[in-house]
Amino acid sequence: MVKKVAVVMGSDSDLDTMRPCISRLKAFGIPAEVRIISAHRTPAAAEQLAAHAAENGFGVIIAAAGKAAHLAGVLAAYTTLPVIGVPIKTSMMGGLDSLLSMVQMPKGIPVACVAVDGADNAAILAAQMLALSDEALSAKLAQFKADMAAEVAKKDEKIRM
Ligand code: RP5
Repeated sequence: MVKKVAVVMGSDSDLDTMRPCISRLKAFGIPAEVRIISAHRTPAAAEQLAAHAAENGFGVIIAAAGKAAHLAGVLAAYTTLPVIGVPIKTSMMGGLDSLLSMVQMPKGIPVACVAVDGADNAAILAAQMLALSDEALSAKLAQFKADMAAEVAKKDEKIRM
């Protein structure tokens, strides 16, 4: 049985950006629990989720946040599970603020950070982590890559002169 992924976001305003992550996990057959938890507004809930994530059947945590995006780092502080950060695009700095807040973690507490608004890649990376101990999921990922390559080859064939 494949482990669950927690998809945590700092605000409901992040939800539309994170929809591709949720649907990609679903497409791979990975059970996901989606939560709105803020490192600043609901820090106790962040601690509660991360500290008990492993015993509650989660294998990976995906954390999306914008601006002073401390959510991924705070969750990583309370768990030994891998945490994947999704920096959310912002109106002020285009998401560079979120990216640096997430990626510049101090030594000892890593966060695996994808691109700004990289929700889909966060799901694929989570699937790759879970696939290390799940052969069926590993086969699904291989098929996903083969399909993607075939799609590109088809476009190449069409445009080639
Ligand atoms: C962050 O601040 C959230 O993750 C969101 O990206 C951003 C704005 O949040 P709201 O003010 O829309 O709730 O904490």
